[in-house]
Amino acid sequence: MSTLQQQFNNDGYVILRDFLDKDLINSIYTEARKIFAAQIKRVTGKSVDIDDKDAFENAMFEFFEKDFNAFVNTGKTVQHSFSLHRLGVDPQIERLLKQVGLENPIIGARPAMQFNSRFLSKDGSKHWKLDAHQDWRTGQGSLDSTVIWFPMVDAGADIGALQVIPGSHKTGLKESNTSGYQGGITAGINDNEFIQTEFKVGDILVFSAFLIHQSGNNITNNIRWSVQLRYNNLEEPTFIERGYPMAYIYAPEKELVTPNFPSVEQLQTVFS
Ligand SMILES: O=C(O)CCC(=O)C(=O)O
Repeated sequence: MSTLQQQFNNDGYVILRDFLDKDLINSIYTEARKIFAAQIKRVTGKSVDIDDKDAFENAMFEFFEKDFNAFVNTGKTVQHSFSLHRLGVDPQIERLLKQVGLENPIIGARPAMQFNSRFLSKDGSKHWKLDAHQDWRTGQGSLDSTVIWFPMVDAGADIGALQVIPGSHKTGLKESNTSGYQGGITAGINDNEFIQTEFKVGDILVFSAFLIHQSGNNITNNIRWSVQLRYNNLEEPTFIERGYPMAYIYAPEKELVTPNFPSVEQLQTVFS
């Protein structure tokens, strides 16, 4: 067994320094900001320079305040970008998953991106950050289900990089509530057990879906942009036995999102 896999099995995670090409990360980050910029223009009337970090992120906050629904949908749209999906199936990622023990990896859920900032929360709610949780509860895939997490900006404690409890992946699936996106573990957790991780752009965290982790506290005025990639192992016996369960439900809206749209004229214009 490789040292990497030993460390992964033992701690439930590994951090690989300088693993991803910075240009590749930047292409994902740039595509995401361009998508947001288009809606920022529509909602606030401002053309923002995506490379002027503070101005751009202030415009993100204004967009969030002015049209929450569009902000949420734009947040989902960036998760559908070509650059992000290309990375999710990159041979470098596939090799890495095999190295930590997934003989035959398959995507567990579509790639996700998070924009963590207290200025992107409603009514002072804490939903901009995730409480202690295990991703397996929402994915319910193979027992060796694995997550890759990385920030697209340098991320230490101040900007709230992830906090993990080493070895917690072997302590079982914890009771949890359904608050927020991933829920929160309700059984007593000792806060002192969390380790604060730190990253430069290019570093990645690979962790077992059973590892207990939580968002750090972003006390800066900037957004902590990060990506999460989730995988299962098609060869894991209990995953096969349980009929390849798929707990992520993608369902279409039942009603038209934009009532009485489109008109015949609009369609004729598109196809003229
Ligand atoms: O990026 C974060 O703050 C939380 C991400 C996370 O815990 C997850 O996606 O499971």
